[in-house]
Amino acid sequence: MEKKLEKTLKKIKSLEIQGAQEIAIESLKVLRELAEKKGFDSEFINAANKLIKARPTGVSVYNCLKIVKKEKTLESIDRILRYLEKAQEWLAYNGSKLIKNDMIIMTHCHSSSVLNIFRRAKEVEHKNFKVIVTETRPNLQGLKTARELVKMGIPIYYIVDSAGPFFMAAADMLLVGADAIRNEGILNKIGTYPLALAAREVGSPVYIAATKDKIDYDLVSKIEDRPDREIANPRELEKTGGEIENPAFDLTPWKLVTAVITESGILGRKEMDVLLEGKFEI
Ligand code: RUB
Repeated sequence: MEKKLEKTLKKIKSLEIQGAQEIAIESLKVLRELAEKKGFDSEFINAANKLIKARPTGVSVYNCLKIVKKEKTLESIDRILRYLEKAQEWLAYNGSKLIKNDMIIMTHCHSSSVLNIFRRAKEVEHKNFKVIVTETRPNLQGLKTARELVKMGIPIYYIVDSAGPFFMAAADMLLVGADAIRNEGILNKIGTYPLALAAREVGSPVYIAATKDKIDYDLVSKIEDRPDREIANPRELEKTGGEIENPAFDLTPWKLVTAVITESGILGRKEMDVLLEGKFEI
């Protein structure tokens, strides 16, 4: 079991398991196995805390495990896993209504929530649209998004991150996921903020696809610093004495966000403010 936990932690830290939703699901699954064998004692709590800390920006794992730590039942884990699945179906249902034929939509990084919207719009609602996909340096999660979209039969344009603002004028909307939703704005993959600024400049709407487990009710989310080695040629830079900064996420302020696509509907700032005052309950 130790080994399984360590393996999952390694995959989360190396981004083999990535995106807030997938990280939460895989964390719950490994903890379920642990709890089944050993119960909910200190070993479980230690494992849960390690999984929460593995990626400190996404709050889904924290919110879900807060419930499990309190209830200490396998049923609570199963209930949350069922919720995560159902909530994604509703989010996709709500979000796909925004997609119209012939639209061009820009996305950034790899968000399963965004992909679920695209999948429903294409496969269930048979809409024809194109997606501009940014490569998402330094780990190229955009490539994963591009592959999945091509597999769904959705035409894509794959671009370097710095071309995002240049192509924004051609996009009808920016649609991205979220790791944490806070009073100040949305935390998502680094590079989301400049894309949102560009969207405002050209008058394109900015939609965030995120279920309510992404709300940072307890203000625990921190912007994760990733290792220097992820940035190409760090040694070349070191020779010059320069320092590397590699934050994995940035904050897009609410004034740049049109609305959040959730499992309960497409919600504006005021409705999100009400949710931010509450707590995660399922
Ligand atoms: C992934 C990322 C995604 C959000 C939402 O970053 O920023 O947009 O996590 O994803 P990383 P989802 O690749 O560093 O984990 O909708 O799947 O929860």
